[in-house]
Amino acid sequence: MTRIDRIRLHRIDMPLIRPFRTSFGTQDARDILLVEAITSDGVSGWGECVAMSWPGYSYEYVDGCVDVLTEHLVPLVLRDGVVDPLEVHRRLARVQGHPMAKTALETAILDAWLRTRSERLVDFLGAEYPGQVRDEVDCGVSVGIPPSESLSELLDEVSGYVDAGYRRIKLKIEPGWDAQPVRAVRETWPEILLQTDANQAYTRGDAALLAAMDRFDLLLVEQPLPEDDLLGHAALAREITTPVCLDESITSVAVAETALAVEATSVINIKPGRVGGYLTAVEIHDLCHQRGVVVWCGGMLETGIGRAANVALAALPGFTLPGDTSASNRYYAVDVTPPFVLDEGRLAVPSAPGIGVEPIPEILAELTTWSALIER
Ligand code: NPQ
Ligand code: MG
Repeated sequence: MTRIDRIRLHRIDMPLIRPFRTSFGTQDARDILLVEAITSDGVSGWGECVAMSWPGYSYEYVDGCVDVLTEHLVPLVLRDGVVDPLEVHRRLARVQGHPMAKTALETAILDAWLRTRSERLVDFLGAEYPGQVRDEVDCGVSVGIPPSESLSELLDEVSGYVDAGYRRIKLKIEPGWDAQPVRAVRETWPEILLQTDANQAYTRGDAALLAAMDRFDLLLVEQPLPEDDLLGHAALAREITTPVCLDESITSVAVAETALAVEATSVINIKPGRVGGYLTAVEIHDLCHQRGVVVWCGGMLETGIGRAANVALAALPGFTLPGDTSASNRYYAVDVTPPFVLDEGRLAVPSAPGIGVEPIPEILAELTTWSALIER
């Protein structure tokens, strides 16, 4: 019987091709933890931890993930080398919180298990939807606040993405950088699918400011208010015509159900790292799909490892809006896997078993700043 014998943590430093500014800060590089699960047959599976270096998007951060993985999560699985995905999921649930760390480990083991069975992640995730899983997904792109706060720089950047074929543009907004840039982009491209993301930067008193953007025909506004304020989002949703979409708030199936019940959200951004893994991501997808609620796949500036798994998830039938599943070259000059390249605004779901890609050893070695081996 196949078991997991060893887990290796790889910390890599990926320079971004341009700084990425959001309402919570500016990133120049991505500090990423990759988890490699190695089986008794010598098969490696891979998972990506989407936490940032500091707790700006959520409370998780890379040093904290290294600690909870090393001291708590990895020992739970190495005890007997458990490889069955549902059992791994139940085991990890004994630790409270830490969804990004759990996702990385669960995905690495799932990838290893699928590879030993020669089964693709997309077929595993989409097992309930035979014949309805796509082989390519529509891609959007998230556009940061230009560090210069210059409208012409914003329009230049968006122009590049429109020319590259992206099927939806998402503008990061915050108080002071909202209606004006949104209007400029809408006036330049009257037909494009356009949405905004505030990453919690507004308050309950800002309804009028947000309502001022209703006339720009936006698909949705993402996470305008703090993540714990479901009732504030419900009140705001009654004040504006643009649909409210929650990201940071949706941390579990139960919260997703509550947010829908109180009408705090009418569209959901699903990010596996935020909800504790691909199995939970599929559960939220299923809940929404049954209720006719649209979902789309978020992004966390993943390398090819996380991107591959996200593209597989986004192939499920309920993902009907383009995701933040951008091409490798949106963020990185060199990806750690063979690059994901946009084709008519879409990315292909990998055809190989598991997540379908793996790091290129020489590139991984070059990018690695730290690694550790944890054995049974
Ligand atoms: C979001 N992602 O939807 C996030 C936020 C985000 C693609 O907009 C480093 C690591 C920087 C993760 C900046 C996109 C990040 C990050 C923003 C995630 O809210
Ligand atoms: Mg977001």
